[in-house]
Amino acid sequence: MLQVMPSYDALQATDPLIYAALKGEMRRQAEGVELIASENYISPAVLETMGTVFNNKYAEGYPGHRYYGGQEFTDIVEQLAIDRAKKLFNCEHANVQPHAGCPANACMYFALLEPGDTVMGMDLSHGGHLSHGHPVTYLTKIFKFVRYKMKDIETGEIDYDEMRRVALEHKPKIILAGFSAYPRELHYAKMKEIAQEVGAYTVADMAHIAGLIAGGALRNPFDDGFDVITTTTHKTLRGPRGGMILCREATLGKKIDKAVFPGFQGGPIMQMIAAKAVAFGEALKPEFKVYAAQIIKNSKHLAQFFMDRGAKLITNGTDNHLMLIDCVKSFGIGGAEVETTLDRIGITLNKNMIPDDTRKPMDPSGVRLGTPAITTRGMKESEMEQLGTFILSAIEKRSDSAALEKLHGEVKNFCLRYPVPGIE
Ligand code: DSN
Repeated sequence: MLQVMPSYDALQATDPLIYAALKGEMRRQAEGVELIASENYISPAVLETMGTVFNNKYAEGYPGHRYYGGQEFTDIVEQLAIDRAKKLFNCEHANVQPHAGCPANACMYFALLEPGDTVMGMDLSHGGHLSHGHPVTYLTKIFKFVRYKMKDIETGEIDYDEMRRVALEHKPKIILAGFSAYPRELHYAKMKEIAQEVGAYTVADMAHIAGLIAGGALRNPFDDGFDVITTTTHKTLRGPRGGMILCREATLGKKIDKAVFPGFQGGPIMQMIAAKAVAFGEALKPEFKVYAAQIIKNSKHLAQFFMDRGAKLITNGTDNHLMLIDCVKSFGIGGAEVETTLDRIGITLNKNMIPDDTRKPMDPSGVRLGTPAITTRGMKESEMEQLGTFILSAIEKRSDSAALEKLHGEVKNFCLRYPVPGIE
């Protein structure tokens, strides 16, 4: 029987329907493979902290400057989260209150821009994120967005000459690095150079790679003079669901703090802030460096495994935790069919547009997969080969229900050898 810490006896007695769904989700996580590049498994300590009585407390304001009384313990946990975040990313200011990544980006825009100002961000179809100015977001009603793209999707190299040309033409106030589906490193120093030429702030949305930067496996944009970093805390950083904004220099801190509260948010979610502090404490430990390095080793190994067997990867490989497979070129089917086929054998990933995709978002040409979660379960290079074999077999036998059922059993047995933290 699957168990989780702490026990859920009270939940079971009070609400059997939610308890049953929780058990089902625990079983799904334990018996399946999580390859969604933005997901991870938090530690038992982070999980425990999220379910604490810090939930009961309103704490508008910041440590030492709150609008309500009774803050002696909320101040301790928020200050610890701030201090650990600053140490982890080597910067002078941290705001740990954003509820998630999109609010963190919205607060950052409101702190640094006036309505009508321009932001330059990565094109969504080349790996950027909705909150970097996709027309479907309300942000585009307030600010203008211009884009940069890859020059060559075979290598993933960004077109920095075009970026400079567009920057000189549109004079953005922010040049935004960051992505949710780009498998290569950005050249932060080049971006900083262009930003200095046009007088723009440099901001990195490192939601996907925060843990890789914290663990020293990827370059920290602050080392190239970036002004601000926004991030989520629950992806490679392996913390609770939430966001954070960091400033290299304390001078920008006041603007950011005012934009978060009272500018955009009300009461901070204190149990999540406490859990962020616990996660940041874990990320400061030496073993987190080993974890971050292994995520990338696993990702490169899995990418090579697929390419050796004829699959077409966007940019022909990866430098980080994720890869994008062109399913049409690799397997002659779209990403949605690959996603549903793999769901049938307990392997979870997501369909994804590829650069300049001619298909639709709900039936795109590619899939995105990543290694942060499976690395947390202790999987290494040899397990990547086993997973790659499961994936390719399922795609090949996708019309054969009996074969998929057999594979599902094999995936389940394989997974149970690698426990999910917090589930026994
Ligand atoms: N949903 C996240 C991702 O999967 O990349 C980004 O917001």
